Amino acid sequence: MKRRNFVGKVALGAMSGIIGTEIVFGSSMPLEYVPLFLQDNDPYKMFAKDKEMVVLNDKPWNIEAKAHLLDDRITPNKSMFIRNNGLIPENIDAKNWTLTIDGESVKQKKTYSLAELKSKFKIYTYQLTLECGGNGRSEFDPPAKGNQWTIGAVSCANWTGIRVRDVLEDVGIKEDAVYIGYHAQDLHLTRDPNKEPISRGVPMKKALMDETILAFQMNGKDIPLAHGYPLRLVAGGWPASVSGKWINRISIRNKEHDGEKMTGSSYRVPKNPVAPGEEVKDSEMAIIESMPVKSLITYPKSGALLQSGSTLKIRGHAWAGELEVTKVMYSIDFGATWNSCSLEKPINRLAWQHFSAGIQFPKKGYYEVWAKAIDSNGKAQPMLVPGWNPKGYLNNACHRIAVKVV
Ligand SMILES: Nc1nc2c(c(=O)[nH]1)N[C@H]1C(S)=C(S)[C@@H](COP(=O)(O)O)O[C@H]1N2
Ligand SMILES: [Mo]
Repeated sequence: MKRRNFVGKVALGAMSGIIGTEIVFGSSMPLEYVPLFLQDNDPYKMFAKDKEMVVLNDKPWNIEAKAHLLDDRITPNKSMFIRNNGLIPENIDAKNWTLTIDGESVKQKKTYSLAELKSKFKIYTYQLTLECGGNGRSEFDPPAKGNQWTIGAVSCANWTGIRVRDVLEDVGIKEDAVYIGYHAQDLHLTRDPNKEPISRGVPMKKALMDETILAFQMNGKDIPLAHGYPLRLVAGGWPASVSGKWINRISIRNKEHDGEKMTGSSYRVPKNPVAPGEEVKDSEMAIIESMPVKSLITYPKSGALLQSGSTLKIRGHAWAGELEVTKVMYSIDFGATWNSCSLEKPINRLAWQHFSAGIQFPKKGYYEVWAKAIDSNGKAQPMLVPGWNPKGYLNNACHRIAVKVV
């Protein structure tokens, strides 16, 4: 059997990374041998996820949280959803990782090493809400193709990195720049190196915002491999698909970026409302930008039992894309009447906000607690599934939990 050469050693490093500890005697392991731990293919072990996370797909890996798993104020790795369009890159070599800035509207193309990026630019930390554009898709009728996310494709972690603006300005932006587009190291499902699984971007205005960063840490540690190690774009408040993982190139474009999943009907919704099931021409669709207002009751878990006469303390988070949430209300009578929750300010722009309330119930029996958030433009979450769209994006219907008073 072939022994490990240099390339083999790199792969060994990647395997250790996934396992989360060194493979002692790994150098004696035959080349192309797959350790049992990885053969198990247990995503909970591989990605260090909570046992209650729900695997929607394994090729590519797509995993979502349940509401009660998102109770932390800052989402830990174990309950952060994973959304991949392709295969997680293997053999990541952070020491030799580079980021190239190019495109029609770059003054002069430039490549930085990861170490250079970390030392040359000022470092910022923000809590940023990342929600998949398809979160809530499972509720649309007629159903939309794609991962059937329920409510768990959202997170708000602490991201540390450098401002995209600082890097682009260091390189030089031409006056005709309108968009940036990212390119990343993940592999297309076909393993065809000429195809990209996804290459999205944002208009310059969003790219140049303070909170749009190139992150190298999540919650104070190296970003977990599945979430974009060693470098990812984080553009909170927009569909999380624009927050490219494993980024190695950013193109400054003189037109709307036309990378994979930017065109056609991807991450687009009809410009005007359509009837459920109606066919919509691509020319009638618009790119999703800021995500709509939404909230999640993260405590208690749906199905809670409450002793009659006691007060139920509920809590959760609310977010509104680029906007702030100004109010969260709850209802225990299927939306007939509403009461205010107490609501905290966001720790920084684009971070989710925490709400809580103490609820008393009039008598024993079955109840549902509904939560509804309202954004700074006065827009509220709909109580039921909002406007149908062909790809099943932007379902921001009110979240609800069941409670029995006994
Ligand atoms: N390179 C790359 N970046 C990517 C993706 C991907 O498949 N490849 N998926 C995008 C999508 S659709 C979402 S919702 C978020 C999910 O981020 P997470 O897996 O860290 O939660 O990553 C985005 N960035
Ligand atoms: Mo997504």
